[in-house]
Amino acid sequence: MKTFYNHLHAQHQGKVEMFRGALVPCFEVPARADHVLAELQRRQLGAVLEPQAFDEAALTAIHSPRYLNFLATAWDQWVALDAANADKDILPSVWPTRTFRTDIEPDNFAAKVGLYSYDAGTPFTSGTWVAARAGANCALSAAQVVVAGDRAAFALSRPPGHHAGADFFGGYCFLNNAALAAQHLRHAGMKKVAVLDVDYHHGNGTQAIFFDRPDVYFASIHGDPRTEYPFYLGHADETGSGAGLGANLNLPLPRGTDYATWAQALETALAGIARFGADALVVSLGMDTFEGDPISGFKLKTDDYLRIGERLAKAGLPTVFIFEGGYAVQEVGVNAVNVLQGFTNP
Ligand code: OKP
Ligand code: ZN
Repeated sequence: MKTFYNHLHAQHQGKVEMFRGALVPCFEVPARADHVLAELQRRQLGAVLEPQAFDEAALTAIHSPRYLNFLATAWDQWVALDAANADKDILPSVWPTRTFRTDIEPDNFAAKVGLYSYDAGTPFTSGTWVAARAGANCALSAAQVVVAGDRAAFALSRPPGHHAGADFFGGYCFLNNAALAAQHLRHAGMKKVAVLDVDYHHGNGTQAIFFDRPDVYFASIHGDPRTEYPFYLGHADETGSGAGLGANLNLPLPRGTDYATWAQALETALAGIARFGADALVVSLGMDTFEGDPISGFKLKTDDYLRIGERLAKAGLPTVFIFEGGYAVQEVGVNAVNVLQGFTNP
């Protein structure tokens, strides 16, 4: 299985995120991807390649031009406010919730940041745009080789993507890599594409992007949003809207869920995907279901990830894996590569 990796991911290195009234060190760190890369190379699971560069049109297929323009210019706007800002990350502090207007982009920079974000845990740094674009190119390149006939491919990208919507960032995510890959598969002629999100956190961005579409099925297994981030989406009664009704499946599980219960949810998700009749699969591969994850609550063990990979292979679909969360930094490489190994070599 080919892996698409770009060292520019390390340019996205947030300093702090807001947690319980304090700024704490970021959990989403460059070392996460370094560990996955090292483990891939150690096990010789396939070539590690530089992604192709895709143009603006691949991004505007998912994200709004207004949002992309903001991401591309945010850092320069920030430093133009005050040269001393160059040493600080951008963190949002104000948001247009409910009755506020979102059709007018304010001139005030803090107000713009809030317009395009939804939490105070996602710092935007000097290298965020460069890294996010490189990550999107990895996802698109992985989709491209699957279009060209590879059974599967892996996008080893940072920052993650599944919380990013058409026009907002949050949850450590800026560009929705899984959605970009799914849309690329559709564009290249795959009639029906399924996105399976196995990150601990509900992929609210991916769900929102495809919620009204009948051609992209979204299935997610995640911590119950009543207690788990992102809190405001991911309930079982969200089944799609309009032409997309029936093409969204949420399987929330309580904190403390172990592999036996999680694997039943995986069966349910794969049954939904089979009934949908997908021609290709995109997996949002978050590794924060691991028992040692510092910000999550499931109890999966390192060997369980081999079983997950085996089971995904049995679904029999061309598959694009997209790296998402997983914050047990020392273990994330072994766990992620276990999925890929289980998939290729059961
Ligand atoms: C991103 B992905 C921890 C707060 C958690 C956001 C979690 C984002 C997870 N102090 N805040 O889905 O792995
Ligand atoms: Zn997560």
